Amino acid sequence: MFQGPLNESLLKKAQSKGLLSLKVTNLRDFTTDKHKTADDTPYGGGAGMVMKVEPIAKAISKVKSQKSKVISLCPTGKLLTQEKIKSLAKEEHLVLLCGHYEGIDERVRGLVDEEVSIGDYVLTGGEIPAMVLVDAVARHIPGVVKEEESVKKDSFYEGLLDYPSYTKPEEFEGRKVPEVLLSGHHAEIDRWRRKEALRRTLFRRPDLLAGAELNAEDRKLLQEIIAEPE
Ligand code: 58G
Repeated sequence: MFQGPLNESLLKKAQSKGLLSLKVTNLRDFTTDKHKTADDTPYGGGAGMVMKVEPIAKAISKVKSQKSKVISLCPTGKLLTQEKIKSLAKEEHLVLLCGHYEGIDERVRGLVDEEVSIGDYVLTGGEIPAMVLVDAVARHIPGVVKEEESVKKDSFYEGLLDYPSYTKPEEFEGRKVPEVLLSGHHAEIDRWRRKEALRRTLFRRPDLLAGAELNAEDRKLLQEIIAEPE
């Protein structure tokens, strides 16, 4: 599952430049029976299979060191935020545990440092969440994204949604690029972008405004937006 997403484009380049290194470990290699059983039926009965603790313990012991942070991807974890991603980018070594089936033996929790969820939905395994985490974290490693400014200015960076972007042509099916962006007035362009970022956030993600760092100018822009007709 990992070979495609981790070895294409930006992540591929980052690895060949030595900016990060990604290794995949198969839990089945740490099983002892001939069928390589990594799961079993739940004690107390019930539907579904549960991942066994021993193969996970052995695999974690093999790959982790003093400087590792062990993270399990599961729907019961703490929500992965941009803040969390930035702090994970500063870690030396991450070990990402991807569960499968209906869950993992509760005693695995004692082997992990943190539990992380990418959102309030259940997937068939933790692999895709692990790849989401790797991709998001990699962007914050210096040198991975060519234009580091773009990482800084991204949506969420200052707690707001991104402003709208336009490129050529100037008019598409009667829809014109906002005049101000063609004006060359940098101060006005900055003001317009900030206002549109605030507008989007206000209408699409009002929950984010509470946590955003808003200055006096931002408050003025928000007042203008609210006062606009329609
Ligand atoms: C408890 C329950 C522990 C992550 C289920 C482990 C993983 C969604 C996310 C599991 C995931 C997410 C079962 C399959 C975790 C396993 C895995 N689903 N939202 N599924 O980040």
